[in-house]
Amino acid sequence: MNDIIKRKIILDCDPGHDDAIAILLAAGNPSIDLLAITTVGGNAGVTHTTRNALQVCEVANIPHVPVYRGCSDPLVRKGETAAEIHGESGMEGPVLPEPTRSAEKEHAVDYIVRTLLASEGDITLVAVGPLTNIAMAMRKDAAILPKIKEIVIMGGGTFGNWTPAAEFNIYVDAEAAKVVFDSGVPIVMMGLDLTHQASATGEVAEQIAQIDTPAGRLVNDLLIFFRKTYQDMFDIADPPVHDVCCIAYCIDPTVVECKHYRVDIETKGELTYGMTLVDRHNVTGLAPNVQFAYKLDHSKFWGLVKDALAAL
Ligand SMILES: [Ca+2]
Repeated sequence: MNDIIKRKIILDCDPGHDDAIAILLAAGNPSIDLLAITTVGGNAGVTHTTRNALQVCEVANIPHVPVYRGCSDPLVRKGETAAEIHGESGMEGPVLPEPTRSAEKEHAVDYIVRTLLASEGDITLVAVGPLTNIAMAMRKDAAILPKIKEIVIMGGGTFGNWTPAAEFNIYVDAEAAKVVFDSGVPIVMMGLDLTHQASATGEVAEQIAQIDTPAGRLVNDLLIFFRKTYQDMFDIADPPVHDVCCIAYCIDPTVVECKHYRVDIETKGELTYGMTLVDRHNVTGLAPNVQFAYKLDHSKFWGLVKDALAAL
């Protein structure tokens, strides 16, 4: 077997049901080198999301991957959580034991800055929560910008899921999203247009229920809870596992198809705060700044997830 060149990633997340599956996919696929997990307030407060990340790491059997706790609140606005979707703890449903280790002492933003500065420009940031930590790191030391290989973001879209205009991650901290989208760093955006194709259909759920590993059982429990809240909140029968698309892309970019568009973030709109303006017809004439993913290979995507769960 040829040596695999692993893709180095830092996963910035707010677990979160789909975040948890993203961690498991990153841990269970041999082509990902998961350097660290950094946490942020989002689906739940950062104390909860950090604890959830540590619990998932135990199931994923990655005791060597450090977890750094990040920002509790957005740059400017008051924090908002998604208890309606993820429960009060951010990851209701599965019953997991208390984590046996703690988060690292260093703050996530300091870790991101330090690690990028020491790198050879070969680290991808995967951001699947509000963009507060990433924006703070960019603000703290702009010298990190040329060091970032790519930022793969779950956020935004041409429609909303938290307001009619805005997707949750961007809405929670649109000022941070603006910093990131205006940074000039290569961005791949997995918005709702793409992630709603990552649906856990009944067939997929049945296949996952057959995977008799700790990770398989955890995802089965996560999907049972997620299916119910998506049905109740959005009348969507098959819940989309948004965040997982970002890791799948890092493993195999051909799992999605992208178009290069200009995307700007609304931070002032009375009704449209947090909207991502996707300039599909280049009416602004501005240079594209985002690879906008619009089409997912559903079968290839779930194949990656199932292989990882079986391997863990
Ligand atoms: Ca998330």
